[in-house]
Order: sequence, then structure tokens, then C-alpha cells
Amino acid sequence: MLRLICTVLFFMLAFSAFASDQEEGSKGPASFESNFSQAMTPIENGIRLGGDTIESAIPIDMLPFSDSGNTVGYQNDYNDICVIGPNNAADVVYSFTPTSDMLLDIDLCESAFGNQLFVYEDEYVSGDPYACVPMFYYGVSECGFLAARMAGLPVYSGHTYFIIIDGYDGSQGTYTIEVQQMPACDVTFSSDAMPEGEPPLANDYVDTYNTGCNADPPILQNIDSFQPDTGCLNIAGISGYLRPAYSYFSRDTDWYSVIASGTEIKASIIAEAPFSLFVNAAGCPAYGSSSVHVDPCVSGEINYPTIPGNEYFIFVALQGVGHWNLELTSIEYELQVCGQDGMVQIESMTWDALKADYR
Ligand SMILES: [Ca+2]
Ligand SMILES: [Ca+2]
Ligand SMILES: [Ca+2]
Repeated sequence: MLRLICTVLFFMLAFSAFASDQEEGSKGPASFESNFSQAMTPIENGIRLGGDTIESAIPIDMLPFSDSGNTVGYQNDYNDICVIGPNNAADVVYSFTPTSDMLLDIDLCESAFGNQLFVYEDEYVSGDPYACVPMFYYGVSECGFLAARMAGLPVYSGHTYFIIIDGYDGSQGTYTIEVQQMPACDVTFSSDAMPEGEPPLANDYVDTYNTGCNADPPILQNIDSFQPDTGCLNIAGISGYLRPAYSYFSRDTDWYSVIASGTEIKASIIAEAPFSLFVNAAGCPAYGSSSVHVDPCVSGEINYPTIPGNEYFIFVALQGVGHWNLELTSIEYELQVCGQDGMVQIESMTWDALKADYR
């Protein structure tokens, strides 16, 4: 029964792309089915490059480090659960002993199965990883589907970190791993940026501020105070990973609504962690017809054609559904929205009228 529940949870996770972290039964990206089949197909004669256990971990001697391999044929030695389970798949172990304090970027992009990353500090403690992240890249096709990434992991000189590549529910197969030092990223807000204004994030926080399509009816944060001379508005936003008591999802998502006054919205994002930005015609579920995914302190932009007078949704959020045991609950981003020819008058709208729009 537990396995059934976990399987259902897995599909709920896999099929809820950016549009809705809590919505059930949505359609997912078309690539999911083929990748999932691939993950379930045993690969014979796998190349063994990583270690099977912490005791036999393959040391990462210098950065940047890259490797590839295949978890098929390894033993299932570690079973901790990161957000979703069961985690009963074969696992491969690397180790890294930094000579100075730094932030790490551990990236399994292009792995062929839905994997999970666990990191333990100095020793394996069952049920208490130093950090973990479940399948990260859902909806980001250039990195396969459901591969994991841990960006911005703080590690400290004098400690050894064991990096375990594991899989959800028996998933195994070929993987790539890249480990590199990540520069610290601190976004400085523009002096004229408007604060997002969301209440402070905390574990068990329930977003009733700009939770977008995760609420029914949807809750959008209307933005309309564009600079008359530039047609732009900058928003000083905060996001973070949460640990809700009732849910396995754990990130703050921010949804904005714009009534277009011109024929194009230009939206750009810069953030302190890997982030995603989507622009869409209004409506739920809102799958990203235009999206960009950015690394920390690297900006990304979308130019989205619009019809004057129509409403559009702009979605920004951390990539990935959560980092366990990482203190990442105040990640700053700046969103700039341009292309508005001055002030836009927004009609006041009742909830009934708004709901009618989504039928
Ligand atoms: Ca395992
Ligand atoms: Ca927020
Ligand atoms: Ca929010």
C-alpha cells in the first residue's frame, strides 16, 4: 500500500510541470513517457566508475570534476527518502574533501533516469543526510527529465562529503555527474524595484499571496505600476525552499498578472539560485509556452507577443522541488517586466468573473 501511495505521489510530481505544484491529474511534458520507459529498462554491461559504498567511494581529487557511469549492477546500500520515496534503487558513491570553504554545484544533467542526490558529511547517518535533492529537472528538456542537481551546497574545509547518486523506486541507468565550485551569488535590487511584498517565508508557510494556479480560484499578484518613460517595472522578489508539514512540495512560487498594453512583454530574471521564468496567456493550468531557466546571478529573458488588453501570467520560481537540510529560505530575485506603454488601467474584477474566465 505504501508503495502504491508513493507511486501515485511520484506521478503527481512528474506530471505537475511548472504550472501547479499541488494540482493533480495534469498533463506533463511529452518527454516524460519515453524517459520513464528508458529508466525502467535495465542496461546490460554497465560501466562501473563510481564506488558502491561510502567505504569504496571514488574520490573527487580536483574541481571541476566530471564523470559518467551506470548504476546498473551496483547494490542498493542507502535508502533514505528525499521528499518522495521509496528510494530502493542501486546507488553509486563519490567523495570530496574540500581544502577551503566553498559552494558546490553537483549536476546530474543528461542522466537517463530519475535520480536523487544525497550528501552526507563525514559519515553516513541513516535518515539524516547533510543535504538531498530529488529529481530536479522536470520540465527542463535540455537536461533530460527528472535528473537531479544540487546548486549552492556549502561545504567546509576539513570535512569529507559523500555524494550518493541514487534513484527513485528502483530507477537506475546511465548518469553524468559534474561537480564544480559555484561562485557566491548576491542579487542587489535596483533602487527603484518594487518589493514583492509576500509575507516572510517559513516552514509550514501557506501561500495565499501570489500562489497562482496552485490555488482555486487562482491568486495572481497584479502588476500595473510601470514607469511611464520606460514602460518597465522591476520587482524585488523573495523565494525559498519550504518544508510544509502536509505536502512533499517545498518551494515558494510567485505568479504575477499583467494586462498587456502593447504587442510584446519583455520579462527578465536574475536570481541567487537556479530559477525558472515563464510567460503565458492567462489561465490555469498554465503550461509554459515560453520559458527560460537561469543559473545563479545569470540573467535570462523572454520576449512574449501579446494582444493589447489581454491578460498574461508571469511565473517565477526556484528550479527543483526542494533541498532538504539546506538553509535556503530567503533567495532573492529581481524580475523586470517591460513593453508596457505607460500605465495600464485594470478593471476591478470579482472572483466570480475571474473564475468564469478559467472555465
Ligand atoms: Ca539506494
Ligand atoms: Ca515570493
Ligand atoms: Ca509566493
